[in-house]
Amino acid sequence: MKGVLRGAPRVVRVAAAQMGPIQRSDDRESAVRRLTALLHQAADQGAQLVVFPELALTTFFPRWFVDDISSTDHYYERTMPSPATQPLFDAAKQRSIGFSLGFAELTSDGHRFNSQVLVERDGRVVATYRKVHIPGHASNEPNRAFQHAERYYFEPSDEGFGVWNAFGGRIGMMICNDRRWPETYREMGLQGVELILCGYNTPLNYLPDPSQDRHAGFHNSLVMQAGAYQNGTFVVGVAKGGIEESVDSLAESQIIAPSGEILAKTVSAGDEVIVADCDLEWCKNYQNTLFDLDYYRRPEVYRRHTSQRGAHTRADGSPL
Ligand code: ING
Repeated sequence: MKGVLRGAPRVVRVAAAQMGPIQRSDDRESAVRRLTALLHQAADQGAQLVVFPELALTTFFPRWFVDDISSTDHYYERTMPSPATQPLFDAAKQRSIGFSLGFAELTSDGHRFNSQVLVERDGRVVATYRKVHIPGHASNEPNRAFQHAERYYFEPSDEGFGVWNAFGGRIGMMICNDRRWPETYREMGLQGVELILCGYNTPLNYLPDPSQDRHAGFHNSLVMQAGAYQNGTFVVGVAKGGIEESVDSLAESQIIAPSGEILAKTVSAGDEVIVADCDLEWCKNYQNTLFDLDYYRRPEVYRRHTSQRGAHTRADGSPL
């Protein structure tokens, strides 16, 4: 075990820029105006990085099913920056603040991803992450009060999880449902991640099992706090919340420390900026002690983690 060898502080002042609803009738330009106003609020508070929600440019369109998917092409971006988002990139560069932004991506060869871009303070695009864990369903379910047809509108990415050098540290990204899977955090933990950026759109009603609804906020914090602590990393979770086209979605955006403590949390379900000073050296307190992965992990006995998709059992209960 390495022991705690914290160097000189490496503080990144991080902002979480929560959005309230984007209604179907709201155009991209109005969303970008809101995002730009949030970016200026973050910069005014001295933030070097501002994190925006998942699919931050449009209403959450997977809540409707359409037979001809090409009729939803206007919800996707073909380039990033795109003409509609260029003002946000310009404002960020002018304020020397970096950002991550969730958006629907339609590639030139016709692939559709739920994506997130990371942009440094000089305006450079550091990376684009594409959502790995796609929740919901792939075909129309007319009996539902609202659809959650992400598996119709987005392909799961086969690129996995990356970690990039930016903002003086090791930065990773995940999107919404990704945050519920421990594999997400550990894949980045094994790349030395120090700060994970996550946007989410989470309806308060989980139609397959309504008994989970009352736990929406608890489960949101639980998974991100656990992932942060078990990998010794900061986690920033940012909602698009509030009542969007009559569907109420969880807000509770938060900035979480490597200890698992919540450093800041929003108090509204609307457009709101919260800020925290994240000393990335804090990660070493956990990555060099309890969660010294190289010293304590046993991949040689974790074979099921990558060889199996679902749970397998034997009738007599003996291990497979
Ligand atoms: N949303 C969800 C999430 O994992 C979901 C899936 C929908 C969970 C409804 C609970 C209720 O937060 C996305 N966009 O992944």
